[in-house]
Amino acid sequence: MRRILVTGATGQVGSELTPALRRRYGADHVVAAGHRTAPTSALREAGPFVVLDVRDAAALAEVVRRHEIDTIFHLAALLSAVAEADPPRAWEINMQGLVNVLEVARAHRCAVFFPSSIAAFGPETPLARTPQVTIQRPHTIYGVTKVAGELLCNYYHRHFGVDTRGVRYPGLISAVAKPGGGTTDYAVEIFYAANEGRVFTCPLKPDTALAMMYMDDALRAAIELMEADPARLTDRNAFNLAAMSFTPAEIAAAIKEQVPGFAMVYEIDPLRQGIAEGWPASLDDSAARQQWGWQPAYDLAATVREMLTRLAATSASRGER
Ligand code: AKB
Repeated sequence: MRRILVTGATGQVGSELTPALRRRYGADHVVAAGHRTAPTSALREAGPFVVLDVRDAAALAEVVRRHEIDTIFHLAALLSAVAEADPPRAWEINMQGLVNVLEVARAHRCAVFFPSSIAAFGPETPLARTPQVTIQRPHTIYGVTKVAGELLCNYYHRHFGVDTRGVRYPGLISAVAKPGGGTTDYAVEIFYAANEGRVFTCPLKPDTALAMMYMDDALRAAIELMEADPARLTDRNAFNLAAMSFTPAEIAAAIKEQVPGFAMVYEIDPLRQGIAEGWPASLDDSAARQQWGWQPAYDLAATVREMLTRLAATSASRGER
């Protein structure tokens, strides 16, 4: 990886992956591409930034050509709950965007990182320790785009030799950019409520267990996979990743240990609850461990400590508390 393009750089993963890549490969070597969300000044000023809609194949090709890109981290996508509100738009952004990325990668010999998700599974999948290879019949349009994306990445690898690699991310928990429109996002919003001393209204039932991961692990996974020896990668698109599994009741209890006054009430959102019930509670990530040495570092207790510390520091620096 010498010259990298990050699409969706202003999103939840991109706003932390871009700085991590810049620290590792040099700021000038990592081009951040965002669409509508305004980039933070840190993202815009720390290295090259371009405004790019991944649906625009010509504009994408021009950025890749102009910056001599050899690796694309393709993060631009709509998440599960917002995608469900407008399936044709989700298909256009998630699928046409990926087709455009793969086509430009084919023409310019770029490697591609594509994040799949636990959403690539569905209610017919075994949802405890979900196997690497298993039935994938998602009921959401977001999940459909993730399965199709995995297959398309494999296709471009087999037929055109594009170096595509991907992971199936669990719900991601982070303190920098808030996610938008996901089903697992309650596990991020809960920390903002705890930090601000607000009662948290949880959209999922207390016993809904989902696979989750702290952002630092997610970033390291993306970088380690793209740096891995290709000869050892037999699964490629996409590797199950595991870190922790918890229910709303369990995360609330873990937060309460650090913030004794924290309180949560339940107001079930049928859309999110229905989606969550078809997603894995935990995953078997032995393929990732064996093929490229994957090892998570954060469990629930460590995540709670980090999230509360980082959000408190951000509030303090803004003079909020
Ligand atoms: C979502 O909830 O939509 C995402 C995901 C699990 O892919 N966080």
